[in-house]
Amino acid sequence: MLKLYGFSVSNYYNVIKAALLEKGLAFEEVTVYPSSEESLLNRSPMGKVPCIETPEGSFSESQVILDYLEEAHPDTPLMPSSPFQRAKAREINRVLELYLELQARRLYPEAFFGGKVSDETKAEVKVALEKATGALARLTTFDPYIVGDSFTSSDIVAAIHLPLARDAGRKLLDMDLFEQLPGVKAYLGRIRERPSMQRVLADYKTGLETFLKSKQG
Ligand SMILES: N[C@@H](CCC(=O)N[C@@H](CS)C(=O)NCC(=O)O)C(=O)O
Repeated sequence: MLKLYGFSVSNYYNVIKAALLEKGLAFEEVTVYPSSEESLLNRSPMGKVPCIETPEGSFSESQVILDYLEEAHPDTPLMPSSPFQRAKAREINRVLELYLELQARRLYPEAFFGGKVSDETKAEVKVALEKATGALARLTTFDPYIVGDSFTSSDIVAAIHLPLARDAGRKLLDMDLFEQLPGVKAYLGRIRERPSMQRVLADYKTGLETFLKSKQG
């Protein structure tokens, strides 16, 4: 059976968990936090989560895991069927991760975990988020899905990363990313109603309490 390593507050972990649920694959969740422990580095050499254990071995990086799941378990596809639409899905995923989430992540210590982020960082992130949101607005109208006419793993990536990035921007930058993205609110409502997302969001809620306690204690 597949084993998914990570914790339910991690957005990248939750992308994979939702994909596994959407694909109807059996998997076991193993709670692990990012670290430099040998046992984690053996599975995830950068010490990040998520990572996954398959019958042939373990590996990390959420996009790589999504590709593996798609190739190893092509039933219930989570990628568009045409090569062009698949390229568009990957392009959107890159923008969501590299240019939007990785920038918004620089705000998370203060936005969510009681830490402090410098004014310089905030100013840099604001510029970067404006650019990434503008790119997204050119790539999709969110109608009805983020790419093509069926649900894909890009919808999972968007439905998990976008609300976090928006929250961080609203809290620290006095900026609402969604103002540049017409249709995104209704779209996220639809995607987050899916049973896979409902389960991930419920586990996130309970996991957050435990995680915050562990940070304090
Ligand atoms: N590129 C990685 C990013 C994963 C990631 O940043 N995970 C966070 C938890 S949400 C983490 O492990 N952070 C610890 C670290 O960056 O050292 C992926 O797509 O899986």
